[in-house]
Order: sequence, then structure tokens, then C-alpha cells
Amino acid sequence: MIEQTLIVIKPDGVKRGLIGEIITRFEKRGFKIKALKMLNFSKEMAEEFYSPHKGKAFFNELIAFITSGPVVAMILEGNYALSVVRSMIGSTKSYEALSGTIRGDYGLGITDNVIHASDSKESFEREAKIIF
Ligand code: FUP
Repeated sequence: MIEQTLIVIKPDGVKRGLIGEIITRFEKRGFKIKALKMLNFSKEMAEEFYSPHKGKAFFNELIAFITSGPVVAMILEGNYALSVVRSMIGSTKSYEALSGTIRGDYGLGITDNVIHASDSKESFEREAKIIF
């Protein structure tokens, strides 16, 4: 089943020079890049993007982090894109993410966990509207 999903290379991934390596992984897996953009999240965009986490203890830290520098957002298309991309990025806590996943190969943080990917079709549609 062909699906689309949205990924965001977070400010830590961009600062550390991982844009190319991350795009390469998705291209090699067979995904089509349907849209690609470098941008800075405003505070308003960030609060809307992460609205499902509003009220949680880490919310303010998350907003400060995602607005701390440029990000690279992409819409990827391919067979079962939503679940395949989630499996490629690995667990939220990078220090628990398996080697071979993006977070497991490139990170150790939680808030600074290199990459975001939509967790459902509904999330994809909501998130894509905010960015594209
Ligand atoms: P994920 O879907 O894996 O990106 O993770 P969540 O939707 O659960 O969390 C969204 C973001 O909140 C994570 F990418 C990082 C941040 N977060 C924290 O900063 N601290 C936490 O304890 C949990 C999540």
C-alpha cells in the first residue's frame, strides 16, 4: 500500500552534518522524495506541531530545541511508508534505539534525537499542513 509520511531532520541532525546520510538511507530504501524544504520553526509553528504533547513536563524544552536552528523537512512516499520509516528511525530515546536505526546510529539524546517521523496518517496530514 503506497503511503506518504513526513520526516524532519531536527536541529541537532542539521548541525552535525547528517542531512546527506539520512536522505541517502531513505533513497536507498526506495522512498521517493515528494517534497523537501529547509526551514526554521517559529515558536507558533513548533507549538502547533507538538500540540499533542502540550502540558507534558518536556514540552517547553522540546519547543526551545526544535526552534534552536534550521531543520530539513521531507515528504516521503513508498510502500507502507508510515510504518517502515518509523522502524528506520528507531526508539524515541536514542540511547535505547537499536543500532542500524537512524537514532541508534547517530544519537544518544531524547529531546535531541536527530529526526522526527509521523506516527500515523492523521499525524502526517496535520504535520504536513504546518510545514508545507
Ligand atoms: P517520537 O514519535 O519517537 O518522536 O516520540 P514522541 O512523539 O513520544 O515525542 C516527541 C518528541 O518529544 C521526541 F522526539 C523528543 C521529545 N521528548 C522529550 O524531549 N522527552 C521525553 O521524555 C519524551 C519525548
